[in-house]
Amino acid sequence: AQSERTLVIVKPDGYRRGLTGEVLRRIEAKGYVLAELKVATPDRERLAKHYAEHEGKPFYQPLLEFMSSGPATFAVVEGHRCIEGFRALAGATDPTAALPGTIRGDLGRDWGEKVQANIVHGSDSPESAEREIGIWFA
Ligand code: YYY
Ligand code: MG
Repeated sequence: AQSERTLVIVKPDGYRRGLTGEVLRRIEAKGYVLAELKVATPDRERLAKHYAEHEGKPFYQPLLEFMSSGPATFAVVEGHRCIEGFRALAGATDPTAALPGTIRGDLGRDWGEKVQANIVHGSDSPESAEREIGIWFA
């Protein structure tokens, strides 16, 4: 079977807290492969494309503000069913509700901000993955 790719971002909160290595460690321990890796501060233009599906939602502006607040780590991760597999590793969007054992459940919490600072992004479908990889690794 052909291998799948997903875009993972260690968001600025994860980067600031020094959790990049821990997140990458969990990805590798699961058996996935790091195909590409870089650190960069996300710009608003590409963030708007990346989060186009959320435009108009109450958390959209705070999300762009938060995501552009500092460096993040971008990774193209490879492996059969890695899209589903990484989202399982990441856990639920709300870090308070995310189950222990997941990245968000083990390492995240609610900080009382408008936006959920939940450490990681993972693409949600093969179409999203290719679209997002195209935005950040053009
Ligand atoms: O795919 P995932 O990151 O788990 O959640 P999305 O529903 O795609 O939302 C993207 C991003 O937006 C989420 O990671 C945090 C933020 N967010 C939020 O702050 N508050 C919400 N109610 C929903 C999403
Ligand atoms: Mg999403």
